[in-house]
Amino acid sequence: MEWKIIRLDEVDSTNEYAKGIAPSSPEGTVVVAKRQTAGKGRKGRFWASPEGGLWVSVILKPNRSDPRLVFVGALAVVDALADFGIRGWIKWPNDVWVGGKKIAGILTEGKAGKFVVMGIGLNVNNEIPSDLRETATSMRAILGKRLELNEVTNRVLDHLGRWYKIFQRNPLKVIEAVKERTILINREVKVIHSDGEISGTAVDILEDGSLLIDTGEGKVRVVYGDVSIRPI
Ligand code: BT5
Repeated sequence: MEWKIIRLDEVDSTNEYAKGIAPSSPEGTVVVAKRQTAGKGRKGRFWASPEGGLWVSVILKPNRSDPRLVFVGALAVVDALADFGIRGWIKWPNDVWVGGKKIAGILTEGKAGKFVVMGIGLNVNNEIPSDLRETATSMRAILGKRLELNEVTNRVLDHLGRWYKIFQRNPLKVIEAVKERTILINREVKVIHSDGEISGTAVDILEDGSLLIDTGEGKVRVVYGDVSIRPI
């Protein structure tokens, strides 16, 4: 994939910026900002984005919208981390964890049939805000040294382009790769969703990308996108 990178010093959210330009921008347009003043997670949650981290949104124009596309971003982050000697795991559906802490999150948004904006937030050299220190980490914290942010950006984009191509040819290959890199399979999990909770053992990620949970009384399939999961 040929990337066309737009670099900003500061923006509210690279996803918002990318959504604004997406209708008139070609696939492969990338928005990177040094810091975000209103970085966001799913459901309007706040995403801490001080200088030193990778805050990037990629404009994609797939033939049809497919919620499994979020996995392409998670796989790109896990493989980029591996390039720097860090073992990361996908916490279904949209987080990447290292050693029990969150290091990255993916937020895909878009307009069905028109475009997808894939936002990736990866803690690289940035400080982790004090209220997140128990749950979040950065590449610098793990390696004990600062990294060249541009190098990290390039590694993530390389892997993203590669996984996106694989995804377009055969999304099931992406699901297989997610299964190999997930921390959830065979773990006890609690899924919190809008109507309540489900507890059980995560047993599989199905072809449609949903998570299968064995509650002890039967198997329940959880569609991604509207749940949070944490190992008990
Ligand atoms: C996500 O949401 O994990 C998706 C994050 C996507 C951020 C990128 S940055 C570039 C692009 N532009 C944007 O505005 N967004 C995207 P979610 O699963 O809802 O997780 C949000 C939760 O993660 C928060 O409620 C916090 O608990 C935690 N959190 C916030 N900032 C964090 C950080 N920098 N590192 C680790 N955890 C964080």
